Amino acid sequence: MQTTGSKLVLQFLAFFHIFIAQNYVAANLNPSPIGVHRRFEYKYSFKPPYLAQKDGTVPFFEYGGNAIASSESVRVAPSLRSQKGAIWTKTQTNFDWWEVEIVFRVTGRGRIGADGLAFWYTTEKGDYNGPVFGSSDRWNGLAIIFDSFDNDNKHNNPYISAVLNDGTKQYDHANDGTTQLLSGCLRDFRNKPFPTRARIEYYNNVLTVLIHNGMTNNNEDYEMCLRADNVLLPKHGYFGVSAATGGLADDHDVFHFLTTSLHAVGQMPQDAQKVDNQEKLTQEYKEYQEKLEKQKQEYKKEHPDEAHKDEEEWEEFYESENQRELRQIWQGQSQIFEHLRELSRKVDEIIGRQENTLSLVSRGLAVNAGAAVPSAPVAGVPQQQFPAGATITRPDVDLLIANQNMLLSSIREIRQLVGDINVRTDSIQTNQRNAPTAQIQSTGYDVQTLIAEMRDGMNQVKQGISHVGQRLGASPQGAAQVAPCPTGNCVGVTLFLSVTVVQLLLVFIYNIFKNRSEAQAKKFY
Ligand SMILES: [Ca+2]
Ligand SMILES: [Ca+2]
Repeated sequence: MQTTGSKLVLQFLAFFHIFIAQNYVAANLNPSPIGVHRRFEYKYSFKPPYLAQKDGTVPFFEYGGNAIASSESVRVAPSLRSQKGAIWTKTQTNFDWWEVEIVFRVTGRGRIGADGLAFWYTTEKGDYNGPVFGSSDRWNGLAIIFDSFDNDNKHNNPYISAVLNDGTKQYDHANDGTTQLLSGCLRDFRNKPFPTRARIEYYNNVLTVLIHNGMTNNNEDYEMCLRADNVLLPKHGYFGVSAATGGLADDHDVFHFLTTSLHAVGQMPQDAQKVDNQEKLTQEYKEYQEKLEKQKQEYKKEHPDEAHKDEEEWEEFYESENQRELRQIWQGQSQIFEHLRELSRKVDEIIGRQENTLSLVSRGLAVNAGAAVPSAPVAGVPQQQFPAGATITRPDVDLLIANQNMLLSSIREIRQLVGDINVRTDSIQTNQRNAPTAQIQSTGYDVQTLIAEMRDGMNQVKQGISHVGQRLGASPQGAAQVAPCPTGNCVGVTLFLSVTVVQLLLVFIYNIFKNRSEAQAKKFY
């Protein structure tokens, strides 16, 4: 029994705890803290339609830098490089506690955007093109920073942070302010189907930031981003929104800036009177709207063309959500188309170059082939090599011409030589024809027969001598037998031999002389 009782107590405690927790969350997410009077502060608010008047001014606000206000939104910084802009309330707040709801969009074609958007509550209005998301550094008050770009490369952006400053600190851009922030949360607020919303509440020194991620159109889908106690902000301040782009760029559009002052029960100043005033003002506003509409209609009737034109102009200037989406799609597609066209142009260029190279190569080969054949017989001329893609230069042409000229002169010389040889052959032939064939033949014949005769003669002489020698050798026995030579008529051996030699010499000399004279005679033909 004891255990069952304690179980029940535990269960009750658990349920009670859950109930308390739920209530706590509800209280935190509830736009109006329990027991708080809320009042819409139109002098610190803007919203469509007629956000900006026709002259471009936003009632009760001042904007500058690259900010542009239209009837539907304030483009605090457009999606161009290095843009800065801001919008500030004209007057300081005259209430202690407040809640500001900002409905905004940060959109860009890039996967990463820059730099971000900031909400300000400061004692002084900031710059319109300052260093901290478009506003001034060393601010005195609160900044809620929607930081798109990850400067410290810790992969923790887009990040939402609350940074307090007493007018002395310089914002730590390099670390995305992480060294200075009061609190923060990681939320991707870029490129959402619906506008993102932030509800910044400052009540009894408690700062709460709720974020609507823009995934739905439900007004109540807020999530807690941060909550900080004991936050002491300056008593009075200016509200502002600023934004900046860098190398990357997003459109930073604010649609609603709605300020509500929060008052504890019984502290609402001049409640009844205010309510009366509000009713009166609402009535006046309605009357004014009706009057304006009436006047518009009248104007249209009076100037149908101009009115039409005017409407068209405004139509051109603004666009619906669908139109914008279509425009973005169209822009993306035209960019793709542009890239494709660029690619095809480059491909064409490459094909052109290739064809050019091919024709050059083939021409080079042809020139090579033409030059190689005739240059072969001309020694020492190297064949021209044309590498692929090379062009034929002037020196190459000159070299070719020189080669050909050399070739021509060589051929001319050869022809001359051949002609000479022809002439000589002709003259020899004529000479042979004119000369008496017998004589020519006789020359050779004569010498040969003469030599033969001389050889015979010499042989006979030798035989005679040897015969004489034999006889002389046999003389001791046969001297008596040989008839003694008659003294007067006998010739001596020595005399006989020397006469013979002289005779032979004379014949030889005569022959040489005869040959020479014949050869000289031939030259004259
Ligand atoms: Ca940053
Ligand atoms: Ca970061």
